[in-house]
Amino acid sequence: MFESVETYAGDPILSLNDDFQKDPRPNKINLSIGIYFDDAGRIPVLESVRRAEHAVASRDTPKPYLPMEGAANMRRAVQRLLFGAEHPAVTSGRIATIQSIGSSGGLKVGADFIARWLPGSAVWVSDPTWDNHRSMFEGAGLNVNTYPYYDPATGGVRFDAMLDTVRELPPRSVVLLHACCHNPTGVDLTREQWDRLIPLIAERDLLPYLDLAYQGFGDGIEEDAYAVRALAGARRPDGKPVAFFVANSFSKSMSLYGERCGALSVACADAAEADRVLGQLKFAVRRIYSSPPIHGGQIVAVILDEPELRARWEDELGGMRERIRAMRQALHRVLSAQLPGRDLDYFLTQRGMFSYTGLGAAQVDRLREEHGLYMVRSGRICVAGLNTSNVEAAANALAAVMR
Ligand code: PLP
Ligand code: TYF
Repeated sequence: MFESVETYAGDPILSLNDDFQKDPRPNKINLSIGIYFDDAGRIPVLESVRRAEHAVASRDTPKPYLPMEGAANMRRAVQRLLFGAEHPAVTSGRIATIQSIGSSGGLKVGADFIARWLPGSAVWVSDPTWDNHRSMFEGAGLNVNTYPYYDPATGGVRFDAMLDTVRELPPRSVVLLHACCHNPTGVDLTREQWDRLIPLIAERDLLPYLDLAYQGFGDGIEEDAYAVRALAGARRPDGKPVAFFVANSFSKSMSLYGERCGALSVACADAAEADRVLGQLKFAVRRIYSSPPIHGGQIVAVILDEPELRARWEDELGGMRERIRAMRQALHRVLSAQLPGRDLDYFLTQRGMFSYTGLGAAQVDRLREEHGLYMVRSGRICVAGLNTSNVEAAANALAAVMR
């Protein structure tokens, strides 16, 4: 029956993480997978999450199927988090939001929706992007192309080239954009750049698809929602609101990876359109997994809705953000001392969990083999894998192959 089934090569990042686990060397360092580790090298359980879980468990309620779109309180809380509680886009009812199985689930439901309702549209992703973007959209039957993004020469964005490409896209093309903390490069658009890109998107009748997987890891919860808010305020030449997608994740921001908490929101022209879009998102969900699980969504809803837990969460997220920043500075300090004259400021200016080191695959292999330092072969490191006990060793190892 299955003679012709081919071997799965595995996901490069997940396989690397597995290899790390198997490595017997005591001083190994894992900068491969995009997970936030605390200073003790553990995945934290946030106090806000612990308390929300107790609150949810003590409800002692039955566990019916959720509706296809997920729990109403979670969906409402997500809209307020992303757009702002009083945003007219929210209060007017023109946002369709579903609770999803991680933001990956949201990305996939959105991809299926696009394949069904905008069948001629191709998807444009940044060069480079998170590998799974291409897989997910191609898996939904869509064509995936790239727009210029990262500039290895400057460590910044090739913004003019990006705009030139975007300007030439056929109407209704889907433009996938990292709302903050770009994976894998850590290089984000500035507010000024968003403010130049968005009018072009509106004018060219393009469909932006925001991926917001790291809200709060850049500058803050509100600050990192800048692109969402700017798009929600944008208007097309005919005066209608710009339509867009945003898939958001709580995996990192609440350290809830395996609970698979996320959402997909679609900003529509008006409430009637949002109703129809929500209906079709529900149909897409029905055909894949029917309805999402209860538990994680309720943790999220309780944290976002309960002021004391909300404040605690914001504090804890701020702590994660600051710790990453401190590790960036420590890494930069040691590397600068070891490699005088080298411009290493990109470690400080890149934001979020990742940095693009500019290292090639051969250097990455040497780091793993000779120093027990694991990172993705593209040269991406997860800065959140650094801590006060390993940062010096990691910096020394990096310097050894960068010389
Ligand atoms: N998008 C980006 C850019 C990511 O880096 C990730 C996870 O690493 C995801 C989406 C998916 O996250 P999740 O499905 O856990 O919400
Ligand atoms: O490190 C990264 O970029 C991600 C991490 O279900 C990840 O690939 C791992 C598992 C998963 C989603 C994202």
